[in-house]
Amino acid sequence: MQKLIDIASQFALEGTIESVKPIGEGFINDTFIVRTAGDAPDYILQRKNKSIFPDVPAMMDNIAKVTAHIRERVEAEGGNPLREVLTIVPTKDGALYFVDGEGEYWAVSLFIADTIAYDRADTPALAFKGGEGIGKFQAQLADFDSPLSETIKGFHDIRHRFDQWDASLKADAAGRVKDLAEEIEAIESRRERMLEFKRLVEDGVIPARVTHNDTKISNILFDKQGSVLCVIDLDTVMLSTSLYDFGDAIRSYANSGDEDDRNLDRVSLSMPMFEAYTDGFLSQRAAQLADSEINGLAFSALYITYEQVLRFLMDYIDGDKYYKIKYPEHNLVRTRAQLRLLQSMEEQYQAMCDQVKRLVAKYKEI
Ligand code: GN1
Ligand code: MG
Repeated sequence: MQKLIDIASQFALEGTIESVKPIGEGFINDTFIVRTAGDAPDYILQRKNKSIFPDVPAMMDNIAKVTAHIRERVEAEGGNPLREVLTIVPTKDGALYFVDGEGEYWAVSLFIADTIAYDRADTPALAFKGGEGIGKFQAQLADFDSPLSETIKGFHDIRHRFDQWDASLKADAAGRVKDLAEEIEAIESRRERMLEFKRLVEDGVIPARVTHNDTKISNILFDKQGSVLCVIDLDTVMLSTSLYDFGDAIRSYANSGDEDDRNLDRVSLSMPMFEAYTDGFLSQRAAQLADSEINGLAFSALYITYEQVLRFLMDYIDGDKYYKIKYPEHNLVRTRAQLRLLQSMEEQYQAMCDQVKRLVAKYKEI
């Protein structure tokens, strides 16, 4: 802990540090809570994963720009900027990050007290609020127009993911490919359909927008009344499409099981949760979205879930280099659970499309 206290002390914190302890379940960065004495605020300290984010300074620059923009919006609407947007705390030298003696990158933000983070949505009311929150987040960034760095190349670009995938299969670094015929076939049999969707993005039919790109429910802080207070984990905010945020959120809010459920019978797309999230999202965005976006909403959930199957399986094939795992076959368990979710979405795809249509009509009439 002394080492962590020393690192936290590099930042312009108020108060005296009492403790630094791990918090959260992120798959990529290491996250700690810095508790301070008395009335001084507490802080979140993160070791940013530099093997996944090749340019941490550029990423921190993105986050600083985006949070400054949202802060203006929150202030203009009379909200509380210390609670409704992430506040980046610089080092004592005024830098957005600190590099320790081992070359590791650290960043600090204000800890927002009295919030609730969820791993799953248990009620449609919560899913509605989640959709509303991401809708508002996208609305706050709608007029953000300064350039942002691409923090992870081709993050939701399935064409780029196929290049990585083909290379992984060929390398077979962990010697696991021979046991994965069924899962690999699940990826290959859907390849063309996914590229077809991606072409709509590449051709500009689906517009580019500044979005979050990692909207799973655990990346949102809710207040005690059940509304979205603050969207966190801004590492992947970049120019992308609104549909990826929608699809990624459905992947977590509308899964009746866990992302890594071993019991596949628990995993399915819950239509009531899908409907509630979509309702909340469209309540904020229906008027602004292009028809091509509306038409792609339901499929975006299949696209992002498919991408997640591919990414988990690829990491398993690579020998577990990307995601943190809790046991040796964790990435394979995640792959199978996400594949089951994808199959359930495919079975209910028509119903998903019908729901979107119904809800769009509800908000476009107003
Ligand atoms: C990672 O960092 P975290 O745990 O919020 C990943 C997402 C995946 C998610 C799967 C930068 O998110 O893309 O969807 O795990 N983030 C990155 O749960 O790769
Ligand atoms: Mg995250």
